[in-house]
Amino acid sequence: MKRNLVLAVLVTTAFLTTAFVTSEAGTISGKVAGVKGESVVYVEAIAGKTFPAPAEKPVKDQKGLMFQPHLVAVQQGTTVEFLNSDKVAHNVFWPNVSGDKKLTKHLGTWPQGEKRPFKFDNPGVAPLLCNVHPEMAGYIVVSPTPYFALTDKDGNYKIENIPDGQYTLTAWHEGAKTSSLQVTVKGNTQANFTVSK
Ligand SMILES: [Cu+2]
Repeated sequence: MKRNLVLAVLVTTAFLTTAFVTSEAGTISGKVAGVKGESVVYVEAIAGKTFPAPAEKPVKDQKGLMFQPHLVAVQQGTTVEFLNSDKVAHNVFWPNVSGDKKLTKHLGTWPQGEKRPFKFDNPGVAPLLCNVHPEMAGYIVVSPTPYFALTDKDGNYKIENIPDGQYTLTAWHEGAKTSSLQVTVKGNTQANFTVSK
């Protein structure tokens, strides 16, 4: 009898735990103010958590003598395909990742229609350049977690399917100081930034 009671309690506990975990995923939404145009908002690394690399391979194009899109955000471990759509040869390199010069990479120079992949295993911001056209610039922001979003042009963002918990949330904007804040996510949560150059 006593044993059955213990079993019943264990089964109930397991059921409630499962129900609790599956139902408690929320969103973080808000605005990055103080600057104009797109920013990236992402959740910093979470202690004890790793995430499988996504299978999708976003394309960073070089078209019309520009990196397109100008700003791309990916999860750590993502392979980005660098495409050249122009008639002229382009080059791709970045001198650092978030200032770390050891993470510099020269992908080389290639003609129209070809693409080269690179897997971004380190989180941070890679400022892309082309040594054929010094005016070309683009960015890849590598988020350490799958919880990231590109804002719209007015700075609004939404990160979905994030488990309840406490996180460090960071906003990055080209040419501005990177800004972080602590957020407690419980259901639908608001987090607003004001960044400055
Ligand atoms: Cu170029």
